[in-house]
Amino acid sequence: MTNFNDQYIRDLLKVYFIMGSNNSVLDPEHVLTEALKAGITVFQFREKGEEALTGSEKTALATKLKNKCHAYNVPFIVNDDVDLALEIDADGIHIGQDDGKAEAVKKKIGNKILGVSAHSLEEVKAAKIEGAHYVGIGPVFPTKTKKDAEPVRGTCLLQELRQHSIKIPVVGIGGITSMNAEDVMRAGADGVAVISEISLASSPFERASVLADAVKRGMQK
Ligand code: 3NM
Repeated sequence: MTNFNDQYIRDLLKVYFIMGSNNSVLDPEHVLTEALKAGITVFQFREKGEEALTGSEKTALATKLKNKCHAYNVPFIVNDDVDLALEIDADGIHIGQDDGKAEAVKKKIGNKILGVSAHSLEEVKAAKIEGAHYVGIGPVFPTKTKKDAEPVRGTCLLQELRQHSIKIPVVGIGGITSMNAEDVMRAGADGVAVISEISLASSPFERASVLADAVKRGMQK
Protein backbone atom coordinates (compact mmCIF):
# COMPACT_ATOMS: atom_id res chain seq x y z
CA MET A 1 0.00 0.00 0.00
CA THR A 2 1.20 3.46 -0.86
CA ASN A 3 1.26 5.95 1.91
CA PHE A 4 1.32 9.34 0.35
CA ASN A 5 1.98 11.85 3.07
CA ASP A 6 -1.29 13.70 3.90
CA GLN A 7 0.47 17.05 3.67
CA TYR A 8 1.71 16.21 0.17
CA ILE A 9 -1.88 15.44 -0.88
CA ARG A 10 -3.23 18.60 0.83
CA ASP A 11 -0.73 20.70 -1.10
CA LEU A 12 -1.77 19.03 -4.36
CA LEU A 13 -5.45 19.71 -3.81
CA LYS A 14 -5.15 23.50 -3.50
CA VAL A 15 -5.97 24.49 -7.07
CA TYR A 16 -7.44 21.40 -8.68
CA PHE A 17 -8.40 21.82 -12.33
CA ILE A 18 -10.66 19.27 -14.04
CA MET A 19 -11.46 19.18 -17.77
CA GLY A 20 -12.51 16.99 -20.66
CA SER A 21 -12.62 17.87 -24.35
CA ASN A 22 -16.28 18.98 -24.13
CA ASN A 23 -15.76 21.42 -21.23
CA SER A 24 -13.93 24.06 -23.23
CA VAL A 25 -14.51 26.14 -26.32
CA LEU A 26 -10.81 26.80 -26.73
CA ASP A 27 -8.40 23.96 -27.52
CA PRO A 28 -8.09 21.82 -24.34
CA GLU A 29 -4.30 21.60 -24.59
CA HIS A 30 -4.09 25.39 -24.78
CA VAL A 31 -6.47 25.79 -21.81
CA LEU A 32 -4.47 23.31 -19.74
CA THR A 33 -1.16 24.97 -20.62
CA GLU A 34 -2.46 28.36 -19.52
CA ALA A 35 -3.79 26.86 -16.29
CA LEU A 36 -0.44 25.16 -15.62
CA LYS A 37 1.41 28.43 -16.20
CA ALA A 38 -0.91 30.09 -13.67
CA GLY A 39 -0.05 27.51 -11.02
CA ILE A 40 -2.74 24.83 -10.83
CA THR A 41 -1.54 22.14 -8.46
CA VAL A 42 -3.19 19.04 -9.96
CA PHE A 43 -5.18 18.17 -13.08
CA GLN A 44 -7.95 15.61 -13.62
CA PHE A 45 -8.88 14.36 -17.10
CA ARG A 46 -12.67 13.87 -17.04
CA GLU A 47 -13.86 12.77 -20.46
CA LYS A 48 -17.61 12.36 -19.91
CA GLY A 49 -21.01 13.32 -21.27
CA GLU A 50 -22.13 14.56 -24.66
CA GLU A 51 -19.61 14.17 -27.48
CA ALA A 52 -16.97 12.79 -25.12
CA LEU A 53 -14.09 11.09 -26.91
CA THR A 54 -13.72 7.31 -26.67
CA GLY A 55 -11.16 4.66 -27.64
CA SER A 56 -7.92 5.74 -29.27
CA GLU A 57 -8.96 9.40 -29.48
CA LYS A 58 -9.55 9.50 -25.73
CA THR A 59 -6.23 7.78 -25.07
CA ALA A 60 -4.38 10.16 -27.41
CA LEU A 61 -5.79 13.27 -25.73
CA ALA A 62 -5.13 11.86 -22.27
CA THR A 63 -1.51 11.14 -23.20
CA LYS A 64 -1.01 14.62 -24.63
CA LEU A 65 -2.48 16.28 -21.52
CA LYS A 66 -0.51 14.02 -19.18
CA ASN A 67 2.74 14.97 -20.91
CA LYS A 68 1.83 18.63 -20.61
CA CYS A 69 1.17 18.25 -16.85
CA HIS A 70 4.44 16.42 -16.34
CA ALA A 71 6.35 19.20 -18.12
CA TYR A 72 5.14 21.41 -15.25
CA ASN A 73 5.62 18.74 -12.54
CA VAL A 74 1.89 18.62 -11.93
CA PRO A 75 0.25 15.24 -11.25
CA PHE A 76 -2.25 13.91 -13.80
CA ILE A 77 -5.35 12.13 -12.48
CA VAL A 78 -7.88 10.17 -14.58
CA ASN A 79 -11.59 10.23 -13.76
CA ASP A 80 -13.25 6.79 -13.49
CA ASP A 81 -11.35 4.97 -16.23
CA VAL A 82 -8.97 2.69 -14.33
CA ASP A 83 -7.83 0.89 -17.49
CA LEU A 84 -6.85 4.20 -19.09
CA ALA A 85 -5.03 5.31 -15.94
CA LEU A 86 -3.01 2.10 -16.01
CA GLU A 87 -2.41 2.17 -19.77
CA ILE A 88 -0.94 5.66 -19.81
CA ASP A 89 0.59 5.40 -16.33
CA ALA A 90 -1.34 8.32 -14.85
CA ASP A 91 -0.46 9.53 -11.36
CA GLY A 92 -3.87 8.76 -9.95
CA ILE A 93 -7.52 7.96 -10.38
CA HIS A 94 -10.67 9.66 -9.11
CA ILE A 95 -13.84 7.62 -8.70
CA GLY A 96 -17.44 8.28 -7.71
CA GLN A 97 -19.55 6.26 -5.31
CA ASP A 98 -20.82 3.99 -8.08
CA ASP A 99 -17.65 3.34 -10.01
CA GLY A 100 -16.70 0.25 -8.08
CA LYS A 101 -15.55 -0.04 -4.54
CA ALA A 102 -12.59 2.09 -3.68
CA GLU A 103 -10.90 -0.91 -2.13
CA ALA A 104 -11.03 -2.93 -5.37
CA VAL A 105 -9.80 0.03 -7.43
CA LYS A 106 -6.99 0.60 -4.97
CA LYS A 107 -5.79 -2.98 -5.39
CA LYS A 108 -5.78 -2.54 -9.17
CA ILE A 109 -3.91 0.77 -9.31
CA GLY A 110 -1.09 0.02 -6.88
CA ASN A 111 1.22 2.99 -6.48
CA LYS A 112 -1.18 5.75 -7.56
CA ILE A 113 -3.21 8.48 -5.89
CA LEU A 114 -6.83 7.53 -5.19
CA GLY A 115 -9.56 10.15 -4.86
CA VAL A 116 -13.21 9.39 -4.08
CA SER A 117 -16.29 11.63 -4.37
CA ALA A 118 -18.29 11.63 -1.14
CA HIS A 119 -21.58 13.26 -0.19
CA SER A 120 -22.00 12.44 3.49
CA LEU A 121 -19.98 11.88 6.63
CA GLU A 122 -20.53 8.12 6.23
CA GLU A 123 -19.20 8.11 2.67
CA VAL A 124 -16.12 10.07 3.76
CA LYS A 125 -15.44 7.61 6.60
CA ALA A 126 -15.90 4.63 4.26
CA ALA A 127 -13.59 6.15 1.63
CA LYS A 128 -10.90 6.69 4.27
CA ILE A 129 -11.16 3.10 5.53
CA GLU A 130 -11.00 1.79 1.96
CA GLY A 131 -7.76 3.65 1.38
CA ALA A 132 -8.68 6.87 -0.43
CA HIS A 133 -5.95 9.51 -0.27
CA TYR A 134 -8.49 12.33 -0.49
CA VAL A 135 -12.21 12.95 -0.89
CA GLY A 136 -14.08 15.36 -3.15
CA ILE A 137 -17.08 16.99 -1.46
CA GLY A 138 -19.83 18.50 -3.58
CA PRO A 139 -21.66 20.12 -5.02
CA VAL A 140 -20.81 23.00 -2.71
CA PHE A 141 -22.69 25.46 -4.97
CA PRO A 142 -25.06 25.03 -7.93
CA THR A 143 -23.26 23.74 -11.01
CA LYS A 144 -24.28 23.61 -14.66
CA THR A 145 -21.43 21.27 -15.55
CA LYS A 146 -22.57 18.01 -13.91
CA LYS A 147 -26.12 17.19 -14.95
CA ASP A 148 -26.66 14.44 -12.38
CA ALA A 149 -25.11 16.30 -9.44
CA GLU A 150 -26.53 15.64 -5.98
CA PRO A 151 -28.40 18.41 -4.12
CA VAL A 152 -26.29 21.46 -3.30
CA ARG A 153 -24.97 21.33 0.25
CA GLY A 154 -23.07 24.56 0.68
CA THR A 155 -20.12 24.34 3.00
CA CYS A 156 -22.03 22.31 5.68
CA LEU A 157 -20.35 18.97 5.07
CA LEU A 158 -16.91 20.57 4.92
CA GLN A 159 -17.54 22.16 8.31
CA GLU A 160 -18.98 18.92 9.69
CA LEU A 161 -15.81 17.03 8.72
CA ARG A 162 -13.71 19.51 10.63
CA GLN A 163 -16.03 19.38 13.66
CA HIS A 164 -15.67 15.58 13.71
CA SER A 165 -11.89 15.90 13.30
CA ILE A 166 -11.92 13.56 10.32
CA LYS A 167 -8.38 13.64 9.05
CA ILE A 168 -8.46 13.01 5.34
CA PRO A 169 -7.46 15.62 2.77
CA VAL A 170 -10.59 17.23 1.31
CA VAL A 171 -11.32 19.19 -1.86
CA GLY A 172 -14.57 21.08 -2.45
CA ILE A 173 -16.24 20.90 -5.87
CA GLY A 174 -19.26 22.29 -7.70
CA GLY A 175 -19.90 25.89 -8.71
CA ILE A 176 -16.64 27.12 -7.22
CA THR A 177 -15.28 30.40 -8.60
CA SER A 178 -12.65 32.91 -7.60
CA MET A 179 -15.48 34.80 -5.85
CA ASN A 180 -16.37 31.99 -3.43
CA ALA A 181 -13.14 29.93 -3.21
CA GLU A 182 -11.97 31.80 -0.12
CA ASP A 183 -15.16 30.79 1.76
CA VAL A 184 -14.70 27.15 0.73
CA MET A 185 -11.16 27.19 2.10
CA ARG A 186 -12.26 28.88 5.33
CA ALA A 187 -14.97 26.23 5.77
CA GLY A 188 -12.19 23.65 6.05
CA ALA A 189 -11.34 22.49 2.53
CA ASP A 190 -7.72 21.86 1.65
CA GLY A 191 -8.38 22.97 -1.90
CA VAL A 192 -10.94 23.80 -4.56
CA ALA A 193 -11.74 21.75 -7.66
CA VAL A 194 -13.14 23.60 -10.66
CA ILE A 195 -14.14 22.87 -14.22
CA SER A 196 -15.97 25.78 -15.88
CA GLU A 197 -14.31 28.56 -13.90
CA ILE A 198 -11.10 27.89 -15.84
CA SER A 199 -12.23 25.79 -18.83
CA LEU A 200 -14.75 28.37 -20.07
CA ALA A 201 -12.73 31.48 -19.26
CA SER A 202 -11.65 33.62 -22.20
CA SER A 203 -8.28 33.87 -20.44
CA PRO A 204 -7.71 30.62 -18.54
CA PHE A 205 -4.35 31.97 -17.34
CA GLU A 206 -5.86 35.06 -15.78
CA ARG A 207 -8.79 33.21 -14.22
CA ALA A 208 -6.62 30.44 -12.78
CA SER A 209 -4.25 33.06 -11.34
CA VAL A 210 -7.10 34.92 -9.64
CA LEU A 211 -8.47 31.61 -8.32
CA ALA A 212 -5.05 30.64 -6.93
CA ASP A 213 -4.86 34.03 -5.15
CA ALA A 214 -8.33 33.49 -3.63
CA VAL A 215 -7.25 30.06 -2.36
CA LYS A 216 -4.16 31.61 -0.77
CA ARG A 217 -6.28 34.23 0.98
CA GLY A 218 -8.59 31.49 2.28
CA MET A 219 -5.61 29.70 3.81
CA GLN A 220 -4.62 32.68 5.92
CA LYS A 221 -5.84 32.64 9.48
N1 3NM B 1 -18.54 16.66 -9.41
P1 3NM B 1 -17.98 23.26 -12.13
S1 3NM B 1 -19.90 18.78 -9.10
C1 3NM B 1 -17.45 16.95 -11.60
O1 3NM B 1 -20.67 17.26 -6.63
C2 3NM B 1 -18.31 17.42 -10.53
O2 3NM B 1 -19.28 15.62 -6.92
C3 3NM B 1 -19.38 17.26 -8.56
O3 3NM B 1 -17.98 21.70 -12.34
C4 3NM B 1 -19.81 16.67 -7.28
O4 3NM B 1 -16.70 23.63 -11.49
C5 3NM B 1 -18.98 18.63 -10.51
O5 3NM B 1 -18.05 23.80 -13.56
C6 3NM B 1 -18.94 19.68 -11.58
O6 3NM B 1 -19.18 23.63 -11.33
C7 3NM B 1 -17.99 20.80 -11.28
